[in-house]
Amino acid sequence: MRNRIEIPKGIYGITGDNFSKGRDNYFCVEEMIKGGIKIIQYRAKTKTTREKVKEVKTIRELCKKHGVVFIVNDNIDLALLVDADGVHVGQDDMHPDDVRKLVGNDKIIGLSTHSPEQGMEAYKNLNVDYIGVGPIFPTTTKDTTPVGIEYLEYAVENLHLPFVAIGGIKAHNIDDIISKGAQHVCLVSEIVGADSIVEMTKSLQEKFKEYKTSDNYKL
Ligand code: 3NM
Repeated sequence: MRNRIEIPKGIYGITGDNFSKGRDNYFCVEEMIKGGIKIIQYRAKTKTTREKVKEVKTIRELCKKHGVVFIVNDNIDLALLVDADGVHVGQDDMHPDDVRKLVGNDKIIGLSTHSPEQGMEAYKNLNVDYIGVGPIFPTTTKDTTPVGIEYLEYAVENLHLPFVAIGGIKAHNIDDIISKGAQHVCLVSEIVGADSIVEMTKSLQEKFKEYKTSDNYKL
């Protein structure tokens, strides 16, 4: 089995222009980077491929310039086109084994998981670098039933691979997530919808300093 590629700890940023008060994805990513984010996923569910290609090229360059890890959601072709650092897929997308065949061993693959069974399958049998664990809380950003904090607790205890806690996480409840041992946390609407994306990102990143994180996974 190949060694997993590590992803930066702290806040994991995702684009979400439905929630960004009219500000475009490039601007939002720029602000997140100013706020100290080290990993960005490009996710655009309502754009045409042509629009996505245009946007992804500019955001890829921006991330490269700042040494920020760049992941593309779903579109493996787009990820390859711009030589992204990785790709993120869901349970109904192309199987991670097939994605690996396309992208090779040097790229990060992330997989969304929504249950202990899916998480354990990824940990034991799949050649992925990290998983998403969620949605922890109810969210309007994605149409998936919340799994609750119980799956997060299960992941901390049992899944010894990097996982990103996601779904309904806000400034007011992120302490519940980090204090349980999550080392990677994603907030979409809370960040891109903030009046100041820079200040929101900075203050969320600071939260990780308040807790002693357990090194619960081995790469
Ligand atoms: N994936 P917000 S939940 C994009 O559980 C996404 O896999 C999820 O948005 C998963 O921070 C989610 O606005 C939406 O709730 C997260």
